[in-house]
Amino acid sequence: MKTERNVMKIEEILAERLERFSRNTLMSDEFLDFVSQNTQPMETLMAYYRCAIREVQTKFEVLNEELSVQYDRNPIESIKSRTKSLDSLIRKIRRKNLPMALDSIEANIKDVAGVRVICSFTDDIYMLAESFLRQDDIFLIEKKDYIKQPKENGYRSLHLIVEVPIFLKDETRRMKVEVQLRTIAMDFWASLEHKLRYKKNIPNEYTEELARELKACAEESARLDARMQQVKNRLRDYEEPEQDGKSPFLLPLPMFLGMSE
Ligand code: 0O2
Repeated sequence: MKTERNVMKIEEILAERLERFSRNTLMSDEFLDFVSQNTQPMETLMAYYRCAIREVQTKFEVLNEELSVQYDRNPIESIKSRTKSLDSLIRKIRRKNLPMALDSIEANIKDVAGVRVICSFTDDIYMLAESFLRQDDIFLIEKKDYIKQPKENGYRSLHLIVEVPIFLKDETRRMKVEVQLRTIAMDFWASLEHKLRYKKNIPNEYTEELARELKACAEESARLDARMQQVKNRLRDYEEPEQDGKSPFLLPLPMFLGMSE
């Protein structure tokens, strides 16, 4: 009993030291110098990332609009976007042992700009990814399919790292954006897991149990996704036939409005 308490005490001391160490490292002279010398260029770079996010987000909105007219349903439930927080960015620079420099960030950190596309069905994820990647101003850099090969903890999503051009006053720049495509169930799971990961006061003895429980939840929600997909596939058999497979966007207006054959 006493030994157990001593072990817990040591673990608490170590956790506190680790926290202090990482806080000190993040606020190191190197980092403070970097911030003071690069405030303006950093703001400019982040503005470029925000522009790239808009380009990508618009592309998915257009696809959703087109498909909603074509199939009378929206494949996309919602789109969220973010630029990486400074804190998370610096942690990643440290983890990857990269130099604290803007060109290094741009070249090596691929998820400074992130767009998350939430769908109801798994098939829609692959259909949207395919249409998006076919666009001739989208350049695929990397693809990670955590749906076909989930992470050990149960995390599922399709990740695409792409480059998209942004058109500035005097130049065109290709910016990297990470697109994460997931179902509502995958997103629900990932948000919960993300929240728990940053909770520091969970007693050690529960951590493993929680990880096991989360993994079981991930498997159950993957089964639910598969069943919902099957129901949707069966409903498709009763859908109205399409107009020769043509997008209504391409039909002449009277035909589009159902006024002529
Ligand atoms: P935040 O807060 O979203 O910025 P790489 O970039 O390839 O060198 P990395 O970062 O491991 O290596 O790439 P990966 O696996 O594609 O993960 C990038 C992002 O995916 C993460 O960003 C999360 O948003 C999400 N992600 C990946 N794995 C998990 C996971 O196990 N659980 C949850 N909830 N999300 C995950 P950040 O930087 O972790 O966070």
